[in-house]
Amino acid sequence: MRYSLILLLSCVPFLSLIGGCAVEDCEPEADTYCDEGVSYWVDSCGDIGLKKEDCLYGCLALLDDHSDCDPWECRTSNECMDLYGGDWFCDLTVHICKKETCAPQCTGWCCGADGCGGTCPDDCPVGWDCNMSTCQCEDLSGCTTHDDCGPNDICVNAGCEAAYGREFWFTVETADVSQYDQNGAAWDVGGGMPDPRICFYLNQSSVPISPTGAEFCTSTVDDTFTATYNEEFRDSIFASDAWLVVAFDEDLTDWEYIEHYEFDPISMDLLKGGGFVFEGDYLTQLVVTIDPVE
Ligand SMILES: [Ca+2]
Ligand SMILES: [Ca+2]
Repeated sequence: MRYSLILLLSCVPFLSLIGGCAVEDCEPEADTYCDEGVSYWVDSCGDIGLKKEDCLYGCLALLDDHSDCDPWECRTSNECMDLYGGDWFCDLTVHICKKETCAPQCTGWCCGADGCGGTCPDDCPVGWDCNMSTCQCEDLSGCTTHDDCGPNDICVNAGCEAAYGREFWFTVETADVSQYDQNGAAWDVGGGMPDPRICFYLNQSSVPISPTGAEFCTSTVDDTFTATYNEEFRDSIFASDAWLVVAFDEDLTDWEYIEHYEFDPISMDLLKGGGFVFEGDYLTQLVVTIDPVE
């Protein structure tokens, strides 16, 4: 009897260790566990039990606070700051915490500050270079002729530029004058030869009768049908300007009209062609080159 009693007394704690007593100590449904979109009950002893529910939006098992069928890591940026630090925010499109990243402001720029403490990358196309003073991509590599550029551009120093609005050199090379004037008579009294001068005007309402008001005039070459000048001037050419070129015969007291030619405006064809050769009835030939000022 003594032994059996001892056995019985010692058996109670022993049984409790291996049987019902241990089960009763674990509190069921103490926690949840999430795995592949399903949450399970977990008892206080850490054992995974029955399925609690299917998580419609999945669940974030990595985050203890939201392991129970909560698809959202965050609802406000404050939650993310608490979790990770001050430079985190809640991306409300996916409800996930993300680290603040500065968006570089580099659209249209190939150098210079990007607004985020860095510099904008040189992402100019192949064959283009980044102009470090303007931070604009420029086709510095390419053109050798004006035709290499776009319809409104010309080639200057191997780069394409807008033609209108910039300066050009006008060079008057030669002018040829007919033997007789509009009346079939000699240009000067006594059968004298003309003394031609070429003048350039801007935006005239009528053909000028003298060099007054001209942008530029050549010198006068005395007594010749074939004047050679090789005289140049520089001026800006705009698409909105009309140019008038007038040839005069310089007489003793006034200017005798020979012939004129109008450009309204000086065309892109002419600029790309580098000038013009005018051939008229009395100004039988006028050769003018027009080249961009570099
Ligand atoms: Ca005359
Ligand atoms: Ca003369």
